[in-house]
Amino acid sequence: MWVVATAGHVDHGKSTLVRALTGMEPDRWAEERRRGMTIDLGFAWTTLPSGGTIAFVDVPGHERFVSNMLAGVGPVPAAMVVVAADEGWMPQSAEHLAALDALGVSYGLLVVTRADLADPGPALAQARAELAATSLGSVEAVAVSGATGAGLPELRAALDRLVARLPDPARDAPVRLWVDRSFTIRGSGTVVTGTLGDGRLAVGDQLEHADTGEPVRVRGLHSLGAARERVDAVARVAVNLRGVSRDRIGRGAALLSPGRFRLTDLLDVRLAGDPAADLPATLTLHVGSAGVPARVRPLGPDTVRLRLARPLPLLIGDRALLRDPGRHHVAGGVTVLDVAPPPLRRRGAAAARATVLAELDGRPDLAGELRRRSLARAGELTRMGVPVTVAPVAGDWLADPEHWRLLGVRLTEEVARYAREHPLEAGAPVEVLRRRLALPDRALVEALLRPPLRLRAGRVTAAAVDALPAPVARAVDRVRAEYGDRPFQAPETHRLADLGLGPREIGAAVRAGALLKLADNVVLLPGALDDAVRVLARLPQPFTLSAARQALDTTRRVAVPLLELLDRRGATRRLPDDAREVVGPPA
Ligand SMILES: Nc1nc2c(ncn2[C@@H]2O[C@H](COP(=O)(O)OP(=O)(O)O)[C@@H](O)[C@H]2O)c(=O)[nH]1
Ligand SMILES: [Mg+2]
Repeated sequence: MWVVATAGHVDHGKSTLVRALTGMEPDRWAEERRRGMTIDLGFAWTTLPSGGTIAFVDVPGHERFVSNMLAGVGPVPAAMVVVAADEGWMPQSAEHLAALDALGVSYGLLVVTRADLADPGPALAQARAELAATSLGSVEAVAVSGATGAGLPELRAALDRLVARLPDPARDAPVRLWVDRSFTIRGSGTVVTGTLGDGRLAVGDQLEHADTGEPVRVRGLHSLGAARERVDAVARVAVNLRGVSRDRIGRGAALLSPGRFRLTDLLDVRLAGDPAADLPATLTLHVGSAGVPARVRPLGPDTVRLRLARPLPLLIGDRALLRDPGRHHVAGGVTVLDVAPPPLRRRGAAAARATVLAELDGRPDLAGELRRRSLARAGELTRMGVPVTVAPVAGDWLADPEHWRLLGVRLTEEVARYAREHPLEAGAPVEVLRRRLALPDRALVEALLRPPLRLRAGRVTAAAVDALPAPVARAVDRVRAEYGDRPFQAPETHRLADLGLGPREIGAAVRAGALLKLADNVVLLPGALDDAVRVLARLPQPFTLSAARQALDTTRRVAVPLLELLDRRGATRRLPDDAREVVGPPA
């Protein structure tokens, strides 16, 4: 199915044309029929000569109902611009065309109707020139009469050629269904309708109500007047919803694939064309079927920040339009550049932001987003409309490569600094490093570790040997060779002296994480704490000092300070009777 919206001045024959093409009545309301005027959106469909189905969203042409018109064309990427032969180009011909242009609609047809009343030539020539200057460009044009039926076969053939050119929808894309109508059906409850531009819907699907985030269940689906189990884009759909009452979901609301969109009330956009220097401070932003008041803050020559009266599920690259409802004119089309822009607090921040925005064009740019954000979650970027094509550095975190490299350098510095500040500790706790580097997740600290940095029991140490003066490194190597298989035997003081490990050397080795100091002249190899906890955990709990000493196969000289250190690290707990129990790994 293809969906095409009408556009054009009031009384130019749009609804008559839709009626003639489809045999259906697009003006649904009694009031519309009584007044002979479209007020709200109308929907009708027919089969084209090719066999394909085309659905029309028929819009009102009267200037009072432009916001209804925008709700209809917002989600529809193709338009049939209708101009009456006997009246020619009129104000809402221009306003509707400006709206299509602002939204970037590039597929369309020009239909000059009421051709039985006047020579269609002049209207056609003028309309064609007007369209040529917009996103529609040069389009096929057909002269018809809704009254006599002349030209309708040619129009049907032209519509076939138009829909054949329309891009295929992304059927695997998440659903963002902008609601254009909602009503209640006795016995079924709330029904909403909309144009499904991408994705697919099935009975039983769970969706999210964009305004409230609440889950809603698809209870039934209709398309083209018939019940369906499943509807693929592009389609007009009526969705019967479970879990939401009609008064809480009206035009301008959206139904979303859960978790796939980001609601935002703050966005940076580029204005199309030559924006007026004196934009009003408040305009209405029309996107999808929504029209939301927006505070406008100019940033660059053609970029502004919008603060919306209510958040919308927007993506980078979305097209929208700003309109001054009081003055009946389209202030301009906008392209969404950023849906999660940084706050502008410091002096000069707005100017700096304008410089950044000058480089953006609304095409999702993963490398650029990472450069600007340094770190971002993959899910967060996809929700902004940026496809993620690089591997995360940790969890679902993505990093700008240069930023990541610098973080690695800073991590090494912070580990060294911590070691200087806390010479008795076996490395810097991961949580401390996370805070010092202002990282949002400990997993990032761990992912940054490169030799000689390494993680032991929640602490980061710089692996010894490289960082140490050669004689000290050699001495540590000897200790490792001699005591590596006896992790709880500490070299005797005279042995340390023989190896050249005096207090200064031991301090350096401890700072480098090559030795673990329990007390003056009592050192073990790093890792002894973890190993000790593993051994002690196998003892019947609680255990005595002597049981620990035996299990660790060591002396009181080592066991006493070792257990005290484990107590301080929260790995063991000393009970009132001096027995201990293992609580967890050392911090
Ligand atoms: N003679 C003639 N009248 C038409 C034609 N198309 C529409 N009309 C009449 O023009 C008036 C407005 O038509 P309508 O379809 O409601 O215009 P819309 O406001 O653009 O939807 C109605 O009275 C129609 O009967 C046409 O091709 N020929
Ligand atoms: Mg009408």
